[in-house]
Amino acid sequence: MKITLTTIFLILSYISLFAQEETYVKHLVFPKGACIEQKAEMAARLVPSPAQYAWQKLELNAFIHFGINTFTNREWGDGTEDPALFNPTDLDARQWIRTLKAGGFKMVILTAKHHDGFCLWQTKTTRHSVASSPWKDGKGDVVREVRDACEEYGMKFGVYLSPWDRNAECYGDSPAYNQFFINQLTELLTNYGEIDEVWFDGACAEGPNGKRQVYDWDGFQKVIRELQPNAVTAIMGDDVRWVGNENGIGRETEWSATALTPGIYPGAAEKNKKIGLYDKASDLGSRKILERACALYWHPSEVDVSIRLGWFYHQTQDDKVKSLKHLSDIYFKSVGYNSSLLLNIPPDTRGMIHRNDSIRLAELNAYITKTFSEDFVEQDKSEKRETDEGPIWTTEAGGSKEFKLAKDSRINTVMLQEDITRGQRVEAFSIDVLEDGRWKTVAEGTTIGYKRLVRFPAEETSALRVTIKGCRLSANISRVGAFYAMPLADTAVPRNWNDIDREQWSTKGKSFITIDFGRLHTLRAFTYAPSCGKNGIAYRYNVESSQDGKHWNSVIEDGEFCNIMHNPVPMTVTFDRKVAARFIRITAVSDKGKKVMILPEEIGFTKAKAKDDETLVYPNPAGENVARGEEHPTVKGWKLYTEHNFDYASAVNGLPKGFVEHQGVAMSRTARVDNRKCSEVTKDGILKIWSCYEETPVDNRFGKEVNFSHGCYRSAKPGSEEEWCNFTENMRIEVRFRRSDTKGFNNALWFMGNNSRPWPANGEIDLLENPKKKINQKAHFTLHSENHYAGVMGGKGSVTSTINLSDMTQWNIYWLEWYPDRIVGGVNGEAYFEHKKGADGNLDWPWSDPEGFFMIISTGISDREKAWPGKVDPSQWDPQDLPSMEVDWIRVWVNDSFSGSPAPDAKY
Ligand code: FUL
Repeated sequence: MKITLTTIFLILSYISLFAQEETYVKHLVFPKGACIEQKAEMAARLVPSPAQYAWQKLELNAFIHFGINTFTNREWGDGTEDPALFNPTDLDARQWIRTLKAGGFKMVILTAKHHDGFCLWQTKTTRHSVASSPWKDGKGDVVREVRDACEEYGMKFGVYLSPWDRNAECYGDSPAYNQFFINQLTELLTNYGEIDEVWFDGACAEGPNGKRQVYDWDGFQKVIRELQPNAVTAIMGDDVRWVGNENGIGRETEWSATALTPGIYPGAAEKNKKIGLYDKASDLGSRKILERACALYWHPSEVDVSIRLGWFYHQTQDDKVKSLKHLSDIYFKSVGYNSSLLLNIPPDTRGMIHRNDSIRLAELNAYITKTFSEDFVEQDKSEKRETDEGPIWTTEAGGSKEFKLAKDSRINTVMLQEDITRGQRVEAFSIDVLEDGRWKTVAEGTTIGYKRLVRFPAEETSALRVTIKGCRLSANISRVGAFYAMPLADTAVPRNWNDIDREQWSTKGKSFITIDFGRLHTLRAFTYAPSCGKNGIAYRYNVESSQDGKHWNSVIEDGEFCNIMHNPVPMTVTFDRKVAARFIRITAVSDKGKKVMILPEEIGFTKAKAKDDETLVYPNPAGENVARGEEHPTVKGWKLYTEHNFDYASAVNGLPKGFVEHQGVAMSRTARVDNRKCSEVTKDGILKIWSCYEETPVDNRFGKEVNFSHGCYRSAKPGSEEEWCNFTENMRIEVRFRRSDTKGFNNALWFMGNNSRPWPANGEIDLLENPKKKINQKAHFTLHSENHYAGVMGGKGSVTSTINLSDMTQWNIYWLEWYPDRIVGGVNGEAYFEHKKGADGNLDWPWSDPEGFFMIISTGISDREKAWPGKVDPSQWDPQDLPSMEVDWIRVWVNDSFSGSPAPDAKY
């Protein structure tokens, strides 16, 4: 054997190192020219700092994302949010910590400030904080409440403080912002007792034209070390490393001794690039990496993942809490892969952990506790030793040890632990079980580290053998355990984020997507589920809608999929209004500003849901799912002719298309009709019209001064540019309507003939009005005609028929069926009047007006006690909620005898 000088040097240095039991805490630099053996031996002596070791033993920590995003329903805020939005109704930090304690968590990390810059504590650095919110009159302090609750329940506490701040004015003015950040940090680390982990997020997506902030990482570290010497610093820190994804999946080969220079160190990016390493690389510390490395860091991994799809609470995800199977897999792939698990549980807008999450946490804890409470390895049970008590077994590479198992052991999980206070050393291992007197290998692996959970198909066996096939120096095994983890079925609710069958779509576009659904749909939200293929991931986007493929409305301008690059889960974006569209166009760019073509399979749409008692008429809530020409889902014989959805985007200056202001002296006796002042189409697609009191009387346009204004519409005339629908026989007209209970306020839905003969010569059909001196919960129907302007059914009076309703302030569907020989009307599923041609001697056929009828939606006002419906009393009105009536939609159906013009475009 040829002994070279280098070999002698190596042997000597090996002996001297070993003799001195020398360790390197947290960081070591390889001597220049060191060979791989020498490097591996040094690597074996790299150990965690006491703070890192204490942290590692926690294993299971909870993240709490809570802040302004909770109230805006977003994942990333842009910093322009009004602090007034922050208003949890029942914030109960003790409930959070109690729930997390019961879930087995050891530490809680709270987002004291997320990227939007909104601070959850009483800070002197900015007004963008809880102090400017209505919550507890601006005197609340979430950080304090969480801290106190942690104290009470014996939970460790950490803070997340986002360096990226989209609100701070000084952001981008590097020295000024660094000082601002240090001030924030100082407040948090001084006023809230012991802080165990400080989490600085690495995210920043300012984009090409954004502000560029050069952070003073070194300065931040100094503040932490000085104020909280026992705290570990995570992500943009050097104690705890981001695992590299937000899916909850660690590496099978996970070295805590890594060659990756922590991102906060000067020149980190260049150094890492030089040796081909980056934070998501699958191997950060094997011999192959050591060969290229100049230095090593004890920098263990933390797996951060949310129990829901998003980091913040979104009501729509209440039924999408990860399943027990999914969470237990995450546990095995984090804690069981030499990492710690940081599981996020976002409190809701009440400021409470939602029941669905707490139930799941309790299940997870029960599952983990049950699985690991019965260790089938015999000596472990009798010894009852803690992992810190040193190794139970020290071995060179190649060494094996057998472990006797309890009688009738059925196992599918082995737990291995190294005594990492002596370094992480195992590079390869295998596990055998005894089967019919022979050893059978059931699992093989690479690293162990602080903890490795190895799963394999269940085995009934009496003994287990662990072999350390490769290691650096000698391996120090502190624990070998054998368990049975009950297999779990996945109960996750399948993700359904597309209501419109893709088969019916046609799409086109090379650099952006245009979808044609083939018919009109009313949409509430869309979902983007990046397939992460070569198309890239969309980050900023625009959504436009169209009903004819020619005229486009912007639905979302410059939207942002927030954190999608790191957490590419389906992102559901709710429109701020109902969108009636046949065509949708989406243009998108990546976070680097490159065009991204979204694919049809990556996108889905959620249709607007029919509301509450629509089921009274449509057992399978309906209309919005019915296309023009299709049968009524409940009432046989009618096909959809046209519908008015009061689409916010199509409204002009807030006024609905297809309708015009209805002025008339009768309408204006007490109030001036002023739709611009007293009506709007809301973002929810509802036509709202109301009344208001005028301090200074206004001209009613008919020469009289009046004290009120109100809204009043009629459908536009046939043949006019605004025409939407002309009402004639062989139609069924449905109106979804509600109103406030206000004395003196007569809400009405009615029809009048288009020819302009003086009233009542041209007829009138009142589908709904309130002709009583008191407001009641009755719908009234009246028919007027030239010779029968009294009622048709009840004889001579005005009111012809009424029906008791349970509550007219709730949505009800009022309808009229109009045949050549009769009219029938009703509310919801019930008809309550019918009038036949010729009955009661009424031979006028107002409804047979050859020019058809128009519809009127009016809020009449009465200022006389004796008139209907009593006298208004504006002093009783809530200025924030003036008396109003609302129409959600109008649907018109026709029967086979209908011979009118083809259905008008349902434009609105
Ligand atoms: C990311 C952030 O951008 C997310 O919003 C979240 O806070 C996650 C834990 O870290 O980088």
